[in-house]
Amino acid sequence: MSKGRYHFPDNFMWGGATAANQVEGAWNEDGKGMTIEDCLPYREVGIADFTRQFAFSSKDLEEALAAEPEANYPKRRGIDFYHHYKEDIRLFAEMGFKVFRMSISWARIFTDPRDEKPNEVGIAFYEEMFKECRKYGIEPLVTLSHYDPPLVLATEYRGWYSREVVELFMKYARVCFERFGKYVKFWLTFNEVDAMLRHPVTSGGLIEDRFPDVPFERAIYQAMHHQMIASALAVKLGHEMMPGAQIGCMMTKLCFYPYTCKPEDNLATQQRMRSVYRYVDIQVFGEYPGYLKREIEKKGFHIEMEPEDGKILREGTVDFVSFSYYMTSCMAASTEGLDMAPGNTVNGVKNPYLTSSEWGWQTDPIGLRISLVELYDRYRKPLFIVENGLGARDTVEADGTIHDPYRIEYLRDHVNAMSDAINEDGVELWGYTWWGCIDLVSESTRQMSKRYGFIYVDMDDYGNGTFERVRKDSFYYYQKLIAANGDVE
Ligand code: BGP
Repeated sequence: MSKGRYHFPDNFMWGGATAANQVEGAWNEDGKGMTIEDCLPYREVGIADFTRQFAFSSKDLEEALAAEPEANYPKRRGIDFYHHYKEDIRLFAEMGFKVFRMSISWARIFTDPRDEKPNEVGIAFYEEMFKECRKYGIEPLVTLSHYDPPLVLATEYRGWYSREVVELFMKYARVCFERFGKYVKFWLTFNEVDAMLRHPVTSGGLIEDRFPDVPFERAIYQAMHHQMIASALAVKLGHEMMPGAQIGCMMTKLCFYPYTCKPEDNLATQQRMRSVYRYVDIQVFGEYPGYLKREIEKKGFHIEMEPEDGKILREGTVDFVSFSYYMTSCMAASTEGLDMAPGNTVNGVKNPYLTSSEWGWQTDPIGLRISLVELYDRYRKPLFIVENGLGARDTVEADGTIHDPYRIEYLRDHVNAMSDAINEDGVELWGYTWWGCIDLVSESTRQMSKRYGFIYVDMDDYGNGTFERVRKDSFYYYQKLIAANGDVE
């Protein structure tokens, strides 16, 4: 391929993404309250064992609360970004980042979400971080809630199942807009908003054994409704408080292909894809789609709604659609006898035309182009890829260098697909933030050894290491790519 093949708009936002609970550490410092993520212990689990990875009971909670300080709860230490953020942002600036996606920890802003006054030390931390970004001309892109419910929501309420949580969240959102609005123009409400249906504890603070009186699935739909209301209210409030702010939604962009051309497999795929879109449809169009209402009705569930909810949803539609994209897999009407592939918290039928990462996620850059077109055609809203990347095991050579051609190849191929979607298919894409631009604790496995970063962090799965940061080969490649606005081989 010749030079000049890749074209991106002049103001295209290149950067990287992290989340507070996966990087910050300092779990009990400076008035930070405890969160659900602080209570997830390290466990050796199989690559596709989602049930076990996300299983969490009141007993697990008791154990976490009684744990010795040296017990292995990886989210508690993260990569100690809390104390290294200046160094890390300097490295992002060195790569040429235009944007840095991060999340705010609710429990750092309110030690207890029921407190009347916010924690000023927590606020100061984020203020300093935003100033640091601005110093280098980096635009912060902020997620209000990235899998990090304050623990109190699970223990004193029943997570997002309880309507009162909406009000608590709005108090938190208001403080964020008030105090950070001068530094932050781009906001996201909930990370992978569809995820509560797959892992209700980390997304919504719902611990299953605390629902003896409600079918758990119904509780999840109810909790989803409350997040929809909170998201819409936050969009409206954000627009009122910060004129010019761009507030988006964030979805897991799963992509399934029919395993064969059998109509039954096509139908199964279409049905599956609807479940990918159902909640983003609400955030973009401002109402429940008919098929979601029917899905809930068919299960015999009733969702409690307040009379004003319809209006709230209509008034709080998003400005842009952001998403994570890692992989694709296949759907078949019957999966009997077919090989299954694990993925981003969902399994699918294995695609014989694709290769997989060590964790079984099937790499598919063309699937990214397909996803961009699908999303743009469906929503007609600007798009933002806020997560994409390759989790891999890296080797530190004797001389301290780290060669990661696999990551560079993954990046190159996905950037190529983005360029095609923009130039060939007319998609409006605002930017791209590589997931885990610096190594961080993996969400689904809680491993450090599943690394995404352009920057290596010296820390292993068991908490041993110096936290030293080292530039990988991909660091220099991304630096070159950004400098050329995507136009490099
Ligand atoms: C997304 C989450 C991220 C991140 C990523 C990679 O679903 O939004 O928080 O972790 O997946 O997943 P993992 O860390 O499990 O490899």
